[in-house]
Amino acid sequence: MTTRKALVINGPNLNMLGIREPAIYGSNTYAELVRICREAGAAAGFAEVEVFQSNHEGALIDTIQAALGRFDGIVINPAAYTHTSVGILDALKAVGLPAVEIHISDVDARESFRQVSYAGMACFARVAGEGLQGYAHALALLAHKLDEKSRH
Ligand code: CA2
Repeated sequence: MTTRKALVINGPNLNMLGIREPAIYGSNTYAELVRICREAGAAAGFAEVEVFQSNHEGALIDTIQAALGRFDGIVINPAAYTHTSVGILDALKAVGLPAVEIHISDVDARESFRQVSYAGMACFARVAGEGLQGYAHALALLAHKLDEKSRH
């Protein structure tokens, strides 16, 4: 019986999913994203998956810090802060939890400014361009990493 807990963190504007820009981000809503994370997390063996969203960099950093000792790993879509925030990178490094970077769109095929990722420098894997199902993939990668860690 697993007691593993995963924290999924989403950055600015992701609460607008399904409301605008369906050509890039699809037509599913943020509530659907939360449902996918809960279901995929349970399927990957997590006892609990908490899903958090904020439009504020400091709130994202506070949430990463508060994960230490409460969660076994993090799946993070820092959204626009991916490309700007050394603060989020530093917070991920500070807690040292295994983390997966996730993007709904294929950031590498978009504007050049989206091809820099600070947060990604503290993540062991990246999922991009798989739509909302990418969150399921990211949670499976995190579970696999935690399995590996528990074997060593
Ligand atoms: O592809 C991703 O997941 C991104 O992290 C999404 C960010 C963007 O800044 C990154 O470069 C790539 C933007 C999230 C905005 O989400 C919206 C959703 C619906 C309507 C408008 C924005």
